[in-house]
Amino acid sequence: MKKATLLLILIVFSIAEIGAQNPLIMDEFTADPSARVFNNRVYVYPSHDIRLDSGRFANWFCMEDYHVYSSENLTQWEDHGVILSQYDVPWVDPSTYSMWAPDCIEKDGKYYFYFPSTAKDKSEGRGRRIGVAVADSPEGPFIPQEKPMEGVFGIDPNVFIDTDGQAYLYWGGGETLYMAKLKENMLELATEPKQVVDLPAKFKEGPYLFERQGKYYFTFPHVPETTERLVYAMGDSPMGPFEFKGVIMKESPVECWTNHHSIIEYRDQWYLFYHHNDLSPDFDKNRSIKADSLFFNADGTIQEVVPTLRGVGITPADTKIQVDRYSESRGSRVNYEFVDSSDPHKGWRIMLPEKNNWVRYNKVGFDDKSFDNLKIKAQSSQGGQIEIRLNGADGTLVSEVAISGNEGWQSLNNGLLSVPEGVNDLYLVNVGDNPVAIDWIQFE
Ligand code: FUB
Repeated sequence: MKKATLLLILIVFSIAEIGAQNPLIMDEFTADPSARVFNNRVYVYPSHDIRLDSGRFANWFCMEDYHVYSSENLTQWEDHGVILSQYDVPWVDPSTYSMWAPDCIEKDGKYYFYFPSTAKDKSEGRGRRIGVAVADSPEGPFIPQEKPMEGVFGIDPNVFIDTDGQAYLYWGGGETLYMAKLKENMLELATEPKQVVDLPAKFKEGPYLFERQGKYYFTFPHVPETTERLVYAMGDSPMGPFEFKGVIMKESPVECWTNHHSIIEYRDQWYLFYHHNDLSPDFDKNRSIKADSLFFNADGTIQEVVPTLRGVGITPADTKIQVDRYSESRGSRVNYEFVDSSDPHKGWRIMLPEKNNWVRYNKVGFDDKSFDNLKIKAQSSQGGQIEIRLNGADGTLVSEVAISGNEGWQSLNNGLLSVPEGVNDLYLVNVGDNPVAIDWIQFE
């Protein structure tokens, strides 16, 4: 087989295997997602959390490079690889692993990637600096400027371009958030940094500004007590004044200290991208990006977003459907746990301990493909019985699966009693008398 063909097969395989539900990316730790729509495709520029075994960053935020991910259906994410590394930025001190939350924006066919880090040269002042790298494509390669932006000290850059073409930079610096206009070249400030005022007291970071129907939403993570929640203010101009409105997402249910977000509209639906530490429950500096739908009230205010396992998008029926990322469950002991606690990147499995327990996994796309087999990875020590139904726990029966009594995982193939079409919610119902565990299902 020719090398190029083999490479193509490998790429296609890895695309299909990357992420799908929440979290979006399973094979790396990702945080601070800046989502953008470029060329009718969603690109996400996250931070890339790693963990060092020793040294001063072993138990702290630690990032040395950035990847970019993109998706057309929001369920299959393609990793375009490393787009910028601290070792390639002339002004960055690579001993600091401080390539924190970035942003990227397009202007006149060029892509401007903004990122914070620590400068080697402190003669212009101490504190974090913000740099820019420029590319001709959203996937890079991004070429960094020789020096950080003049007059900008802080973290978490965010850029907004208004309908008149004026660009604005927002960033964080402890308890204060700042803003300034950018010059045409997108590389320098056009105005002095100004504090964003009239926001709640205490720690704030990660500003993100977007516009909808003539209103400007200034959104940011805020620590009212111990952990961050996502909040917002609204105004009539990108430079405010902004009136504080309330909460977009409450503090993390898993006690992740940080949250950091972005908000986009894609194909007539608004989405919130954010992060929690799902794949690292014991160390909240190794985070994972997630997405959920966001809705507005008639007066333009934002409805609170509750984090889900299922996330967004239609899951293709012929991919591994991770039913442990379910939308709803029935049964007080239905739960999910890591398949292999020594390697969380392998994901979770669902536990249906009792008869009539079920989970609903919404929006599975069957298109008009003709499926005739259901693959399922399941386990049941005493032997179990599962039914797969459509759009209700007593909806159309698609397949009956018998799992023989065995401590190990079994990959089972089952015929279909009816062939689904279009987009359906799947119900997995335990109809036997014994506990059953399921890792994933897939139609063929
Ligand atoms: O990722 C490092 C820092 O944690 C970001 O800069 C903050 O916004 C917080 O998410």
